[in-house]
Amino acid sequence: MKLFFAPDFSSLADHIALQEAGLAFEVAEVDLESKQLGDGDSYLAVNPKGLVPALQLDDGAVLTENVAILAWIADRAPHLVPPGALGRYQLLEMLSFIASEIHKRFPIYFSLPEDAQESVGDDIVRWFGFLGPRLEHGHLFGETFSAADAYLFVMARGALAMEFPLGEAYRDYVARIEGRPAVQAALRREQGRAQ
Ligand SMILES: N[C@@H](CCC(=O)N[C@@H](CS)C(=O)NCC(=O)O)C(=O)O
Repeated sequence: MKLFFAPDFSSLADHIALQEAGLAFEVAEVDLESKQLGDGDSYLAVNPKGLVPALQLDDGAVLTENVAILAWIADRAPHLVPPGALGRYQLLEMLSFIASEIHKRFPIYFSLPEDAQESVGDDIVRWFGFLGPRLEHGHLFGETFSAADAYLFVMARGALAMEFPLGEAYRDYVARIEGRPAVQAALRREQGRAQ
């Protein structure tokens, strides 16, 4: 299978989840400006939405949307699903929340003139804050890393780099998740420093 990504964008969450799952995969970098792949082909032929991520499966089928791709990966790696009878649905609940209440607000925030960004920025910080107490035991679902942590990590890492005031608990969370070997492997591979 092949993950279509752009370095440090939300596709990093799927990249991390694939590494954590121990699945074999290739990566293909997308130039988000031109929508071209490294070999000159158009990415729009893979994903007509022109957005990353996309995951092309071995039979050629293509999955898009972080929620769907992360859930697909977690279905193949049960250790990435929160424990319990409702674990799979709690994972979907969390992925949907991150996608709609946090992730989606970033492009809206950056599409606005600076003097109109404040209320969207406040909402971003508020929803990160809503999840903050859950990180007390290290991860969104307690002591074990789940596919939702891959997504929240990428969102929080980006928000901190943009100087959103997420607070100490998020700085610790991002540093802790960034230290995971699978995360380091994904970051190196996105920078072209490993295969
Ligand atoms: N709903 C989509 C959103 C994906 C998305 O916004 N991707 C951004 C990078 S984080 C992108 O490809 N932006 C390029 C563009 O807007 O042209 C998902 O969750 O997969």
